Amino acid sequence: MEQKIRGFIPYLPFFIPEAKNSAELAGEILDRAEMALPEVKVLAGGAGEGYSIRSTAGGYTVSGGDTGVLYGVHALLRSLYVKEPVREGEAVPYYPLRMLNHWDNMDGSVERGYAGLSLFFRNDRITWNETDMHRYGMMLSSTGINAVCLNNVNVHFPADRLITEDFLPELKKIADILRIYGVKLIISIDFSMPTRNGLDTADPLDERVARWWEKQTALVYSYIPDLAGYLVKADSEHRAGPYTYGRNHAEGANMLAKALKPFGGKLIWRCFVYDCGQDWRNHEIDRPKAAYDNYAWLDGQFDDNVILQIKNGPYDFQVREGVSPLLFAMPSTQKALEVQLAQEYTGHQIDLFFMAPQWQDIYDVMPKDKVQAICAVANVGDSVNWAGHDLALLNLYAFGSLAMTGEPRAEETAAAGAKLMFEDREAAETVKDMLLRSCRVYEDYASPFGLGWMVTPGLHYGVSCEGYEYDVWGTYHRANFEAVGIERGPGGTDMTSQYPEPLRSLYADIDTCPEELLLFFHRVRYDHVMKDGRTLLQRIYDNHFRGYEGAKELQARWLSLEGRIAEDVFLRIRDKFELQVANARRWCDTVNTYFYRHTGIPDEQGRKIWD
Ligand code: GCV
Repeated sequence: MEQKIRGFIPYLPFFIPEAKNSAELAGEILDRAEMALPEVKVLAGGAGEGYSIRSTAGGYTVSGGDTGVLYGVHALLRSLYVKEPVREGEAVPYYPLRMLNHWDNMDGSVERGYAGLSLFFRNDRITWNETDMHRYGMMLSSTGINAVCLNNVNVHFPADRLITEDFLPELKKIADILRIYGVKLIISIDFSMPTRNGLDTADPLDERVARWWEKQTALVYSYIPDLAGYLVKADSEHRAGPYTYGRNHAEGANMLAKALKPFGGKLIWRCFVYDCGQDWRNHEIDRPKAAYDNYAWLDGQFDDNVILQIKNGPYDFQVREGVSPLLFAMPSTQKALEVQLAQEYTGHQIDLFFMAPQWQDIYDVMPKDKVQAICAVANVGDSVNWAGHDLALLNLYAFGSLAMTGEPRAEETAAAGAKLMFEDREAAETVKDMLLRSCRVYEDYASPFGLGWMVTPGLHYGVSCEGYEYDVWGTYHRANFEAVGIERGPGGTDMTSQYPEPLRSLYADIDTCPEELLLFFHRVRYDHVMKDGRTLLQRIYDNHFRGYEGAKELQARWLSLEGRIAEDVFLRIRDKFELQVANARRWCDTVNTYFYRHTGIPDEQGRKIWD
């Protein structure tokens, strides 16, 4: 098997540590680091995740809790490696729960995975490479992630049996490894599981069901005493849930939370609940309203170990959406923000898309204290560069930084990540700029003004203007000859009323709605005059041409790095850019000709569609 890249921990070789816990590991890392080091003293004690770094006469002291010193040592080594001033002082992770969700299936495939096969499963068994598992734990700890769910939220057989004796002995081995890195396991469970184990129902209010989960959960904790908890996708995309039994989601979640409570476990309950079979004739249903409608009224009814996990966008991880209004609601309920590192709608780890600027947009609207935990859908697999695209690995790094600080810090993480991956300073500077531009470039050619969904149905890579208009999983923009988009203001579905003021009024009025979200919130005529005097239609044309030019510029910048960076990395990314530029061209031509043919209004600049 090919040796994977070191990624954002260039200072450490791959190794299986002798250390038995995080504090010992912090010391071992210092011994094994492949760089000249001053004297570094580690003072560990207690279970905490906070740390402090102080300079001493001959070097540095890193002190803190057992996991804290591990984070501290990584932070110190990062600074020393890139030869930048060490940030002294105390640091405490902002979110206590910093999760990754893998969507890995036990056959080895990964739902929405663009980085090879699963790191944990193959042929319906738990299967892993020991060195890679340690390295993965090291990556997680270096960026501060402290909980990871290995199996898909769509729990397919036999993953529903991960909580049984069939798999727990093997799962325990992974838990034992990741614990050294300060990482706890989470397990995705299937709500209907009792019905395949002797019961005729999974009704959460049926005592027999509650007893079944209690017993099963006690078994799980006998193997993995520090399991962080269960993750549940219920009543979503054809999965069973409380609604199947006429119960609400607080009743369903609390039943499971009670089974976890004696062991200190959390019940992480996803709010991605909507009607995935919306009839195209039905204009009443509005998918982005669904999460709020399903949950907001239940505030205060969830047990204290329940965390509601809410996608950043109320649709589904589109390039640009309004921030989910549910994130602002439910003040008496614990909430986790869910973002997606796996580039399902953002280029499949073929097209470059650095996410921190997107998170910045979210956090500019949704202050960090609105949520108590954070989660990302993982983007890694068994590919040589972990993430399918060497630079996509920096999304994992940036997510860890967001989870630790509560701030997206786009510039800082792009710069730091690029320096860690590329020793050559000029190359690192170029990569930093490329990262920061990349998501705007992608947005220009793939998603005009928050419209979204013009992707190939099912696959979600590449353009299809009307794919989801005619798909059974319909998600509609209802473009015709004079206008496009769904009206979500008071004159339409009134989704904007789910937001608190001042956002409610801001979004409801077409004149105050931020332009980048115009087609998310409004149905707009093509001749609508935008702030700069151009029409909506002309802006759609212009953005798409600009996106295509942007993709070519990114490619040119990458090609300019030949000879400055390792050849294999250069070639891998060069190949990706060839695909990205072709993809951008196709998006540009397809979307522009689509709107041209609907309107009959040509591009003012007479540019050629279909090169
Ligand atoms: C894991 C979208 C994706 C699905 C995913 C689902 C979810 O619908 O296309 O692949 O399923 O979101 O987040 O549960």
